[in-house]
Amino acid sequence: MDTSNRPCLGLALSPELASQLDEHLPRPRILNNRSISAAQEFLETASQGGLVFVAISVWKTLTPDDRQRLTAHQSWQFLLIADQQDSQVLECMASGTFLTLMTCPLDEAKIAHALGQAEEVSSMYQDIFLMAREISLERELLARKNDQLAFLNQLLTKASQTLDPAVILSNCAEDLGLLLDVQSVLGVFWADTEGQTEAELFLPENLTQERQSEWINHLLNVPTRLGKNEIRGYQVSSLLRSENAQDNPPELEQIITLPLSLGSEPFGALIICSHEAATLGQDRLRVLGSAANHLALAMRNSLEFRKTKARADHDGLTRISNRQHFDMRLREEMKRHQRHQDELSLMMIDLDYFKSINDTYGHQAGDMVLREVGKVLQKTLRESDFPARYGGEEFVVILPQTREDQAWILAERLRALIGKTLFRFQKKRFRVTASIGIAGLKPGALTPPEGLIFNADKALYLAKTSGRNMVCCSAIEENLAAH
Ligand code: GH3
Ligand code: MG
Ligand code: MG
Repeated sequence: MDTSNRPCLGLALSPELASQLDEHLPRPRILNNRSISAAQEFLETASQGGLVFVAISVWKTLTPDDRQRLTAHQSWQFLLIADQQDSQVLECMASGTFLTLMTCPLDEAKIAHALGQAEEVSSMYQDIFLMAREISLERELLARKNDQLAFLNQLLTKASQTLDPAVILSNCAEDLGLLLDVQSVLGVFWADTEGQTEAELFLPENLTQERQSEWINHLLNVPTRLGKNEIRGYQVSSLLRSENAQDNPPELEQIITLPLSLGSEPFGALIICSHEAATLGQDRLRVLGSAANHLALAMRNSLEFRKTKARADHDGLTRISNRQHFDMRLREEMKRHQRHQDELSLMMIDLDYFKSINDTYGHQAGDMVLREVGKVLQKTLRESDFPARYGGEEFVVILPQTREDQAWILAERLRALIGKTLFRFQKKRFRVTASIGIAGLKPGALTPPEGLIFNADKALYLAKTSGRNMVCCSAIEENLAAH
């Protein structure tokens, strides 16, 4: 650093000493000799600092307060001139106020030496200042890195605590809030099934109809923009509302699209709605990238888990629930029935003379019939009803909050639908009929699940023995028996 233009101040030096000093000061420096009070004023206003030449004869006349006021300015360096023999010189030098001591008479060499020393010290201070600033920047950076690590850790921990995709996405909206001002996080995930790409869209619940269709359009375009084929079908899932969620719905204008992939192929994307979307720096974008890697793993696990679970719960041939899933669901529904004191009915369907279908048209034709009957059940029943394949050519349906007489009407409809379906297999056409048994539970009934199944089975047996292609109810049967 060039220090040659720093001011040189004389502290009330005698005219003789001042001229001696000025004469030997290397140019462009000139001595600016001032009275004590004028010097004090100058020190206060000139913040860039400089050199102050002080004679011992003057210094010893100053009060400790004056001395302290003068030397309070850190950017100024004080040099002592021993213009008289005085024991206080040593004392002054020991106090650490002065950078160096110059003896009289002053000459060029002494002055040059003192200036050199001053320059060295000031450049040393400059270095220390720069180093300190660097250290404090490093510390700030480390603190920020620490925050980022804590954020990623929290995100990963929470994401691995659940296997429900909607919960992962809702938690992630909360955790991303630590990094940026997040309004909400939406998601789109896609997978290929039977050669077609199907998507699942995660949307908040608080959208108007119009907004929802805007978002659906937007989300369906995301896979295409990421190089995927057109989406053929999609389903919408609702995101859970987190406690500190903002009420205003997300806006399409300010979003960050974060693709999620394991390997090179993206399988989904998070859409982060944030007012800061356009102003994110490299630093936060990098952290978002790491977050995406963590979330990709958690989301993929949860989507795979759901798929595996669905496979385990469903029958491979008809794609409706299997016996195991039915058993579990029946227990749940019966508990709910007892808690809410409502009605519940069970329907048992058995195809008539099915063995002869296999014998006449082949096993594959039989399989096709079972698949079609499964579809008829799915199409005809309400969302709350639960159809399952009980085994072989037998199906069951749990009908919550349904009286036996209501179940009978539904069963008649199903029987008629199955009976009028024309099955086609390898140019052959045929029809199949079904027999149905129904059993119901009245509010407060304490029948166990096995009892309900037994009753439905009994009603089914009655339908079979009474000529097939008919519906029988266990309660009606009981009434008949009582008369
Ligand atoms: P019923 O009217 O008394 O019910 O006569 P049914 O022939 O339907 O009854 P049965 O119990 O004698 O025969 C059931 C047949 O269902 C026997 C079996 O080969 C056939 N079956 C069971 N599971 C499957 C399957 O997964 N695929 C095919 N194609 N047939 C099946
Ligand atoms: Mg059978
Ligand atoms: Mg049968």
